[in-house]
Amino acid sequence: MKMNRRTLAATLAAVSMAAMLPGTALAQKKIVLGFSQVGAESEWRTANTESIKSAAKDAGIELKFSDAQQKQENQIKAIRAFIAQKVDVIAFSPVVASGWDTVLKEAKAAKIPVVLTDRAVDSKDTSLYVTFMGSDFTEEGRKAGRWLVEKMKDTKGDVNIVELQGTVGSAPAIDRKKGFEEVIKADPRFKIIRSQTGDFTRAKGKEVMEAFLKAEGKKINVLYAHNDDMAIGAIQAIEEAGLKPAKDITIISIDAVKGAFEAMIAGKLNVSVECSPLLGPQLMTAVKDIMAGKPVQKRIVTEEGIFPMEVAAKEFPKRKY
Ligand code: GZL
Repeated sequence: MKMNRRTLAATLAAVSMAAMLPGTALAQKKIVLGFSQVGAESEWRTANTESIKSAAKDAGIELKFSDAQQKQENQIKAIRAFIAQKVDVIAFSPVVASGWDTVLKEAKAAKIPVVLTDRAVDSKDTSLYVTFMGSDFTEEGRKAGRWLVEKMKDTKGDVNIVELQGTVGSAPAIDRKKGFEEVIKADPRFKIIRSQTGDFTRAKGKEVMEAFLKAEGKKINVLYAHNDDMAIGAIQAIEEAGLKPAKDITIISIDAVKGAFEAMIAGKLNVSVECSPLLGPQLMTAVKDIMAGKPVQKRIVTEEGIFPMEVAAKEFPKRKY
């Protein structure tokens, strides 16, 4: 039966309308994204989770979300579950940099593309993931170091620094330490006299700072914390020791979350280096591009600034996390 032009056009229109109707056999199948999150250890992480969930909703992507409570074995289990559920794409923020090759090879064998967000993995085989989107943590450490060198340029004598490191083995902890030391090593006055992990949490940051104060007391000139949550915990310890945070001890931290702005406005924190958690929209764009067969950059770096306490009050109303 020969369809005339008018009938053909009407038929095509009807079929494409049917494809838009939800629930019909022709309805566009929703992209399913499996996401394994580090945990809920900090204000930064909470903002990151919120960004991912709201961006998935806005993008019409079905999100299967799992919280690993900062345990690598839980992330590996979640990734295996996503593979078994045959999701379209897997994304995750690796709690630590090592130990991912086996499970990433399983995802590759199942032909499920993987996106790294926030933190990197140290796998030599970069074919195991499509892209890594997140901050340059080494540069964040350099920014912290450069701010301190500038602040101390007119002081005489040693600058004794205590360091609260992030989660042991995590990319931010490794790289923020590396970048900071790269800058301060140019001047022998700068000495890191104590360095220990506070696991990115307020509670641990306070506990370790208490130990630093007990061991070194008034010898401490500077605290360098790898994130604001540990710095905020340390501020409590400094006050309980009868010292003035940001005056008796200069405090530098990273993330620039709301709590950091509140501490700077209260005059208790000197500076916070920005590390944006708002990766949700970029992640959903990458997921859609992957599903559409479009090329995706191997490395997507988030642009970030630095906020000294002097600008905190002016900047705070503009902050999005
Ligand atoms: C950095 C992120 C870090 C934050 C911490 O991108 O991985 O983890 O700096 C968070 O606050 O816990």
